[in-house]
Amino acid sequence: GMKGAIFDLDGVIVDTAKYHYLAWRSLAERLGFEFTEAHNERLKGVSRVESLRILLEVGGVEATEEERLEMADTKNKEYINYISQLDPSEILPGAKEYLELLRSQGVKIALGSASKNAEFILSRLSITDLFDAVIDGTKVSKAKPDPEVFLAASAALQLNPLDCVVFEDAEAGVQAGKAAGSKVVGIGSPDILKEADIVIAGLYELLAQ
Ligand code: G16
Ligand code: MG
Repeated sequence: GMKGAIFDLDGVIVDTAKYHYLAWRSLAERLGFEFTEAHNERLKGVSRVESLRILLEVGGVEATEEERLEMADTKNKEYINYISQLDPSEILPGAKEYLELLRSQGVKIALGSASKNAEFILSRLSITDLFDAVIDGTKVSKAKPDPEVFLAASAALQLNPLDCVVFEDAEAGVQAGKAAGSKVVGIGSPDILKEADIVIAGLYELLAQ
């Protein structure tokens, strides 16, 4: 059975993708090109520096390392402005209830996110206390689909990854969970999350009726 549950943040617990999009779009605007929601799909689950690389590729913009650092920093400041307004009403349907259900069953819970803002987001949502461990972009260096984040999360729970279930909305995240050796519940479309063991529309589907 499942001894540990490891949750991705953006797209699983909260829809922060829309705020990432607004901040990336204003950077693209300043650089003089359009960055669409379809382009934004490519940034889901991807680290900040890799997101910037993709965005500059979309716009055909060349930038020095120094310019890139400045762009990523400006984007992050705008993103933080948005997420400073987050409140518990933005937790995705069923997410908090499902975490509480797992806790009541003695399942250990970790966060496994690429975001460097994860701790801040959890605190804005008032759900920090529901996690036994938080592994995020400040603690790992290899981006999904590398399994590092999920291996570190199961280690932090003192569990074998084979006894953990990963909950992920991004293709690279599903691949990372499988590479760690865990079972993976995909959240989203079965057409995109082909490698997941099962795919659901949201955590609300896992609540007892
Ligand atoms: C999230 C988002 C990505 C974002 C990444 C890094 O990942 O899905 O779009 O680029 O975090 O975020 P930050 O700029 O806050 O460090 P996840 O792993 O929670 O889905
Ligand atoms: Mg995600």
